[in-house]
Amino acid sequence: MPSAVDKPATQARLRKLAARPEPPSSLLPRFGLVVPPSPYVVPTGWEFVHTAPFEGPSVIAGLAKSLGMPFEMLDQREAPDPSTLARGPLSKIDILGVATYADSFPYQDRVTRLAKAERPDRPVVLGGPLVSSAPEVVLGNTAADFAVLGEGELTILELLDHLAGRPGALSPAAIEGLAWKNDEGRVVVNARRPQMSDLDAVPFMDLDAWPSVRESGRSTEIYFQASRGCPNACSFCFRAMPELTHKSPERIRAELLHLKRWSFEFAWWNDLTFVTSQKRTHEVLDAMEGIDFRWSCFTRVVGVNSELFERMRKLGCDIVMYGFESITQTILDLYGKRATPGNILHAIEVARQAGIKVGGLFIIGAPGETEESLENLVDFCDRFQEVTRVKYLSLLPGTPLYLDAKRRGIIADELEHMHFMARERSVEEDEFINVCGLPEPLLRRTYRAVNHRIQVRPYDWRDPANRYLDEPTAFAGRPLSPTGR
Ligand code: B12
Ligand code: SF4
Repeated sequence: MPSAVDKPATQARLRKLAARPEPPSSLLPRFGLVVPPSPYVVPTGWEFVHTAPFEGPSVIAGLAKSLGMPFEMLDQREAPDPSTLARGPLSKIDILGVATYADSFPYQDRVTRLAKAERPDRPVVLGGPLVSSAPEVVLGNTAADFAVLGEGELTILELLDHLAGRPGALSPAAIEGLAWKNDEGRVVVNARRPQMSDLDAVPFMDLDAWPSVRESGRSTEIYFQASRGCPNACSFCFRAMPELTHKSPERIRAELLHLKRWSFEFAWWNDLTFVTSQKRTHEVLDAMEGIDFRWSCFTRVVGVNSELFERMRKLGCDIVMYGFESITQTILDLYGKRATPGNILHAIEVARQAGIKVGGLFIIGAPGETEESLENLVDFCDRFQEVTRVKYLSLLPGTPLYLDAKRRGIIADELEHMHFMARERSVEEDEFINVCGLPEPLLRRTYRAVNHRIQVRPYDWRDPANRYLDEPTAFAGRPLSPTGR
């Protein structure tokens, strides 16, 4: 079918909407976006990650509002039971969006069924990383009608045109990056949409869309991104947006200044890897000059240096999160990390010298893990104490390790695996899929030993001294979704 609106035209329109939004119109359908709860347990001091405005939904809110659409964020992150929505808040919504994350499939299933039972003709649209990683399983096993895959802006814009009956709108079959159900209820996955070349066209996040922010007028912590994608391709990692694309420094600065209207004090940089080239990273730092806030970021251990880190520290960087994963070369190779234990030690040194805290992230239970590699890990943590998070290996859909587990029959039922992931909370007691074959008690013992280093050194960004806190505390638990099985 010929396209009534070509892709560059959609991107140009997005850019125009960001610069000059349409006036609000009560004649347009009301768009509601559900953000589901998560059982993910976070280290002490990091509790804000469950309450700060998520970036993806904030951008979708900005986009819907720029179209003039009435918008409502249905923030359910502290409300595990979806039936509370069906008794009121959903009734005003004409188009329902549901953000999908790896640990909330049972909730997504329940909420879409409730929404459809209440109003069968109301379109329900999924988006976000989980459905992007497994569209057939997720869309096919919920009551939703559509799924926006990968980067959301252009696809949802074209879909909202279709749902709002805009003249010249594309039909679902012609929208790239969309999965949809045909008349027989079968899931059709259209061709993937290439990532946008122009990230400056993305609307600013609308933090007022979040009821908690609207009420208080503030958002002390924010999530924020200057780039999308990562040039690496590790075997356990899912990248919904694989290509590395960048916002311009001018755009980054304008957006940070815009976000200051909510008086943020701490930014969690969402880039998959903050340090890419030295030149680019310095440009991002230039964009932050004179804007007062503290921040954390993720980065690869490769390519870091003292000059850069000293500047990062001066500009408010308190802690850098490195994806160490393991301290044993064979395991790093198996993951495709393209890094060495030497790179890890160097990266720690660079951060320490600059006065930046190191948040090391580790995975236990890689295929190929040995007693020795686990001992190495515990020794390393004893020596360096630089560790923020440890997890059992999680098999995320869309990753090489997931595909391998499917091939080997370790994951026999993909739908059951969706429910399993909703029980992974990143705690020692988690169930896990043992792909390395080592005795389970050994893996749990290692987890406990590593986790102990974190619990005795809690870190809270709000302490201006940027130091570990004195009081060890157990992490606060979070409930599993009552719909989990
Ligand atoms: C910040 C972050 C967190 C934060 C905030 C999470 C959040 N939901 O925003 C915290 C610490 C809470 C977190 C926790 C977890 N995370 Co996390 N996290 C990230 C990170 C680094 C950034 C997310 C982000 O804001 N990106 C920027 C925005 C703009 O992108 P986005 O959210 O994808 O949104 C875009 C599209 O997806 C789409 N979209 C999003 N929502 C919707 C909704 C609708 C209706 C539509 C139409 C479109 C749409 O449009 C947006 C604009 O293009 C990503 C990696 C990455 N860079 O994306 C991992 C990532 C999302 N996390 C991941 C995982 C696995 C987890 C955990 C399960 C923990 C764990 N065991 O590792 C939990 C799950 C908790 C949860 N409910 O999210 C995986 C997801 C894998 C998967 N297949 O789902 C990722 C991709 C990391 C990875 N490579 O492994 N995470
Ligand atoms: S784990 Fe880190 S380095 Fe590897 S692909 Fe994912 S984001 Fe990139």
